[in-house]
Amino acid sequence: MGARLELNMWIGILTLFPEMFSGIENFGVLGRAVKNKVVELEFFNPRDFALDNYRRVDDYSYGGGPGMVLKFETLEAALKQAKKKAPLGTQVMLMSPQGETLKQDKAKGLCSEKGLILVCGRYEGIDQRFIEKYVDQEVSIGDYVLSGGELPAMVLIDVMARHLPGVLGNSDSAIDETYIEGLFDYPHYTRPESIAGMGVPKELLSGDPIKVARYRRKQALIRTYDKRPELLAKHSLDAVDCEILREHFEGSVGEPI
Ligand code: 21W
Repeated sequence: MGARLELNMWIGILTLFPEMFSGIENFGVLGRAVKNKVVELEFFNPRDFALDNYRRVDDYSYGGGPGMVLKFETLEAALKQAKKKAPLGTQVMLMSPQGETLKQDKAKGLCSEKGLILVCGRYEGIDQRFIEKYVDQEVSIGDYVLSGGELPAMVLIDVMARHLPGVLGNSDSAIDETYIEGLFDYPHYTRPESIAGMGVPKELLSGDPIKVARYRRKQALIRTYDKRPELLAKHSLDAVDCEILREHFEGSVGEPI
């Protein structure tokens, strides 16, 4: 319990829509992690720091054009409040289409931080001077256009949380996932044994753990090779992997591997 308390992570989130995060706060393994304070989420809404009668957080873009821009002052006030609560050395990350694309390794690296502040943009964007003054890193989740940084922040939190001790527990799935890292998953089957004439691979019914492990490894390697060969190229294959692949491709026509 003591060790877990040291390894938990505080995440401050600057957002106009904190309610969106109920989707990750209340459900599944991540919901449990939040409940157990393995992941602590704290929200800072720029709207709460808008002092004028209209509680304005956005304004027109200098130079004209469509779309509003999030104002510097209310973002700064929210950030200052977040920094008061944040652990020492907490980095400020802006969720942004121009950011470095999130990858598994990157998320894994970030989860050793004690704290993070995630800034979620809305409208056309945020005042560039806020980025220059306060933002340490910009993170994107991929090349498609969303309406704001909230979904990307939730994606980042989910990916990171899975690497925190006590989130997945010491279940088999956590251990297996490390082994299979960098490869696609093998196919899964559960009861009943026959569905519409479709059976279960005989290796999985054999009761022989070596056969089961070899079957699953083979499926993971082949699926990765078929769908994303570049992922397999990055992955270091051991002697058994090479043997499994050689066996599979023996006699088949195509590119040598
Ligand atoms: C998307 C705001 C596009 C502004 C050129 C000039 C955060 C995101 C976001 C958003 C624009 C992430 C345009 C993947 C995402 C995010 C909101 C620019 C059009 N082009 N990762 N004007 N995709 N998106 N508007 O959208 O804040 S991380």
